[in-house]
This record gives sequence, C-alpha cells and structure tokens, in this order.
Amino acid sequence: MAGNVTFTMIKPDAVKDNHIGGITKMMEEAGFRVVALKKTRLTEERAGQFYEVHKERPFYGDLVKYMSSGPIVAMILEKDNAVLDFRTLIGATNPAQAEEGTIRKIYAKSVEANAVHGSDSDENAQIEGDFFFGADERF
Ligand code: DAT
Ligand code: MG
Repeated sequence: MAGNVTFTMIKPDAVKDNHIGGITKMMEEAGFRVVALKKTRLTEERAGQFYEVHKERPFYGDLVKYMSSGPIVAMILEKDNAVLDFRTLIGATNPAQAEEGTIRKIYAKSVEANAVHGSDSDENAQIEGDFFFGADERF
C-alpha cells in the first residue's frame, strides 16, 4: 500500500524570492496537509549527507553548495498516495520538461534551482523526514 506522507524542501532561490507562501498554497490546495514545517539552513556537510545518494553524480558538488547557499523550508506533508501525487504536483526535475501548472514549471529557474524537493519513495520520505524533524515536531 502506498504511504501517506512525503517530505519536501522549498529550495534557497524560491525562499529568497518570497515564494514560501505561493508554493505552500499550491501544496495545500492539492490536498496535502502540513504535518511538520521549519525554516532552516543546511551546512555544506548536512546538505552533503542529505544528497549522499547522488555523490557519484557530476552535479553533486554544485548541488551541495547550492542547497547550503541560503535558508530552505522543510516540510512533512500528508495525503493518500503522497509520494507519487507530490511528484506529479512538482513536475519534472528539469523545469523545461515540467508540465504546465506544476510547481517547478511556475517557480523553478533551472534544473539546479528547481524550487522544491520531493521524496522519490515511501522509504526515503521516512528517512528524509527524520533527517529534519523529531517526534515532538509533527502534528
Ligand atoms: P529530483 O529532485 O527531481 O528528485 P534528482 O533526485 O535526480 O531529481 O536530483 C536531485 C537534485 O539534483 C535535483 O532536484 C536538481 C539536481 N540535479 C539533478 N540533475 C541535475 C543535472 N543534470 N544538473 C544539475 N543539477 C541536477
Ligand atoms: Mg530525487
């Protein structure tokens, strides 16, 4: 059975450009409930840990620098079929390929500065949520 939570971050450019509200509104209007939410900043070390699975990819160094370049907003979101429905809502990794009406189509600037993160599996949604939030921060 598909799990009912996913994890997201609003990435540094979107935070800097004052899109926290616009992006979160799209998430809520799509039926996601905010379970946990914080504005924080990743050190390079923490960003490197978060994206460890990509460490052999050529863009890893730039990704880690970018994700630690300014504050982000981390959230756990709840909805039936959360992981897949959220990937549909955000659109393709590269905004040039993202569907009209998706968060990345509207807010992403480039494949790197693509506005939001979304978990790719139920297992990773748990791991990523646990990376940012304790039990007393989820409601
Ligand atoms: P997604 O964020 O859609 O799950 P991913 O897990 O493949 O995409 O990659 C993680 C992030 O790394 C992605 O959001 C932006 C960056 N990235 C991916 N492919 C890239 C590329 N070809 N060039 C630069 N950055 C890239
Ligand atoms: Mg991914």
